[in-house]
Amino acid sequence: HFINKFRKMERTYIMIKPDGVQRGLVGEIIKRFEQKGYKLVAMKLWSPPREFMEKHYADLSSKGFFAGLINYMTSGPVVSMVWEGANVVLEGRKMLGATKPTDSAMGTIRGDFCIEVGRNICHGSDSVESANAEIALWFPDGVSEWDSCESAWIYE
Ligand code: RTP
Repeated sequence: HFINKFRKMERTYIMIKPDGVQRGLVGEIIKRFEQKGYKLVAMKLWSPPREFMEKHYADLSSKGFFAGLINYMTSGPVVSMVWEGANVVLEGRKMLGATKPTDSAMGTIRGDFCIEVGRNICHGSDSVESANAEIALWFPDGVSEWDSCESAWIYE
């Protein structure tokens, strides 16, 4: 398809953390990605075991906050999603806002809905490489391939 030929189509792993689910922000976060024009290609709500979450955050295992982070991330169900679109990895991170809510701009998800870094409601892959690894970890059976009728109105 011509859209894929000329645009840098990417996929990113976006996760609504337990506090985002508990606070009823699932619809709000999905709404922002949908309205921006990104395409949802995978989604599930579940409570992964502790070892699974440790694997996801393996890069942070030496940090002092690691145990607290894993406790937080396994305190309730999370919503795991894969979103597709041109430059969605970087743009998705912009939509989430800076990791620390005190640095997150108003208008971003974190800027609008949270206060502390340890309860920052969402996760987004930080590079195409980590997105591919995270998508493979969270959706080992792959994602749904489907044609969105909106593409022709979103891409030139
Ligand atoms: P995320 O993976 O959740 O999107 O966050 P990130 O890349 O923006 O930030 P990263 O440095 O990878 O940290 C991952 C998550 O760990 C928690 N954190 N807590 N207490 C602390 O000082 C602290 N620092 C980081 C946050 O939940 C952060 O999103």
